[in-house]
Amino acid sequence: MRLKRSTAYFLVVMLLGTLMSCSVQDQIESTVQSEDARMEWWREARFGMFIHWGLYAIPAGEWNGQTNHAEWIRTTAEIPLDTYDEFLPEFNPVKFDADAWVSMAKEAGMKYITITSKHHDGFALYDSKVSDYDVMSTPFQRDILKELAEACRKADIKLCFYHSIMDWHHPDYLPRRNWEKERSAEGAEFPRFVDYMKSQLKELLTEYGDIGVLWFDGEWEDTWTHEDGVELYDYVRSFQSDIIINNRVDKGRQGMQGLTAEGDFKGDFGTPEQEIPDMGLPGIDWESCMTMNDHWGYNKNDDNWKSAKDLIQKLSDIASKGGNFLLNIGPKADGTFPQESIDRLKAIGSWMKVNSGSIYGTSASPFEHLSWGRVTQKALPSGTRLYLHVFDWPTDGKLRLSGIRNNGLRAGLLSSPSTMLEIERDNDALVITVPETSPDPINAVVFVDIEGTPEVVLPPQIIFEEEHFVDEISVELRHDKDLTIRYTLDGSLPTLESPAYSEKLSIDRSVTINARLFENSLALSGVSGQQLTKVEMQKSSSPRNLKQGLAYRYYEGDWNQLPNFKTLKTKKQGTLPDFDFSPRIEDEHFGFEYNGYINIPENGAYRFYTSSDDGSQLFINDQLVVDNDGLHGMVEENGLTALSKGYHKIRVTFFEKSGGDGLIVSWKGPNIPKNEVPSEVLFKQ
Ligand code: H79
Repeated sequence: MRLKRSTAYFLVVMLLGTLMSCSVQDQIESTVQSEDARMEWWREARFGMFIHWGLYAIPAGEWNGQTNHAEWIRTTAEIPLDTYDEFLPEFNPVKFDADAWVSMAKEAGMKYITITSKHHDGFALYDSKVSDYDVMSTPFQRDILKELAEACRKADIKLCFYHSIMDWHHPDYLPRRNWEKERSAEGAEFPRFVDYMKSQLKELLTEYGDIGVLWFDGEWEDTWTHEDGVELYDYVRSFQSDIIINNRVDKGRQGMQGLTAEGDFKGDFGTPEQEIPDMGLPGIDWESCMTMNDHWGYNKNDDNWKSAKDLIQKLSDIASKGGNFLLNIGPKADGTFPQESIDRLKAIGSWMKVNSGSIYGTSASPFEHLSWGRVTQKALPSGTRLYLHVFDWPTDGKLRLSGIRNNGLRAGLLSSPSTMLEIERDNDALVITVPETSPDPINAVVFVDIEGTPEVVLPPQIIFEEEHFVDEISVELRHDKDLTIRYTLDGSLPTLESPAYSEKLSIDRSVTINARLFENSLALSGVSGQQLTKVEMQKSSSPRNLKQGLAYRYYEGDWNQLPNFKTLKTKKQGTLPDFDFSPRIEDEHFGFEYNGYINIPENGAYRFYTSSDDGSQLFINDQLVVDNDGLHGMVEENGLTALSKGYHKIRVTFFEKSGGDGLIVSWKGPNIPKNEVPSEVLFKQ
């Protein structure tokens, strides 16, 4: 058949179009597929060991009588490079035994080890041909990472490297710390440092077998750019195509919450540090890294150890939100783990022996806040297995899984899986009859197999401004389904007899609100609850002769927390419009105290915030409202107080040790969205 030219042309265009759109679609799909394939072992693993080890293990956190240092010691104690380098001839961890370390991780149920190939101090734990600042320049002269790689391979543990971009040793790294006055930056060229770092990474990626993850850090300095991040990501991937790379390679990380910002940023997973997100994050891979005490590197004086119970519950909490847990060890200078860490690893290991099925390969909970613990889930050939991590064992022998519509097929305890537990339905809930006492008071896991995938009806949202209020508060109960919400105000379980919600509630006394969804005569959801507390208001005062501004006093000293300024000599004083520290004389090692009155526009509960680097406190009428003391980067804390309209005394204290600095004082109140306290409401006598 002869086609008309125009028809033939049309068909060719159509065909091409179809082919092209197929191939783009295919490409997207195959990228997603290959990403999924690459992430598979990591998502299955859920639990890994972080190891922070280097020269800093020798001072073990102590310098000139100060005991709060660790892997940051060179900077926090401001140790000159020559002095720090004197640790090199002292580094001789003769008790280091790679097999022992790996087997402790494995026995604890960990599937991977992420160790510092190089931390911020620049020291390499392996034999680097491109640097003398490595383990071969110490008396130990053994390639620690080679030995670990071999031990990991034998034990089927994935080896991963933490590699700091920030480097306080390499002459070409910029910027210098601002206290390093005698270390000139003349002639330093950052691109040469990047080449050096790449040479080190090439060694790590070609001589140590398959590496699971490259975990970058120290990317926040201004010298590191998004373009550098993209290039480094691709560079690493060019040696090992399946390697996983964290989001700190690029500039997209948001604070210590660690998740990647919107935008075109590189990084295969988010890195919350020392924290766990409030909720699961569907579709996002993340790993919370955390210390067992308060330091990453070994600190001999730090005895603020988290309990084994806390760590086990954190592991469940993280898994229930779809994340991984990277739990840190800071080995000692002799090459052994601190005994406290060993004890905790053992406790976690005994729990994992019974319960690891509730962690490995599971995905996030379909439920929100459950009063008794957490849930993880795993697909079965037909249906789903829910793992109920019970932190608080029911006293009446009935474990309620609320708001689930699926039928329960069978239930049991992971500690005795052959004994079946009875499942009944009560309205919205599957009720499992459990033994009187918990088989594991820390965290006993009950499994429940259900038909299909979980269909969960979440309880209504309770929406309000502040859980503390002065006169009265308006509360909204919300749900996206067209169902009846019933509520109680006395803390009891809402039933069919409870009032149905129709419009905003006006509450004028302390109450506990419980809310639940109903369809006709059946409860469909679990219960959401909220306490609302009526608070006493502080009376205002009537100071005379007020003028705009705050009185300030300036002090100098080297502190790790706020000193008692009353006992110190004032170096300078005067009036400022607001909380400003520009009148300082020195750039670091100083403190400020601000005194005055704040004019409160109307009766109500007010929340105050200080964001500061380093510590600060805020007092209203001489009562501490915000405690943000201590040595830290820009960190925000807040506190609440109820104030009557009029003038109230305000006092803010602030100190800066070294490095970055900043102080922002904000508030939020009735009809005032959160913002910086404006100078118009600040007065002095
Ligand atoms: O490797 C660990 C930390 O050393 C590193 N990330 C984890 C995994 C890290 N680098 N920077 N930070 C964490 C945040 C910065 C904290 C600081 Fe400080 C506050 C630096 C100076 C003040 C903490 C407290 C470190 C020294 C004192």
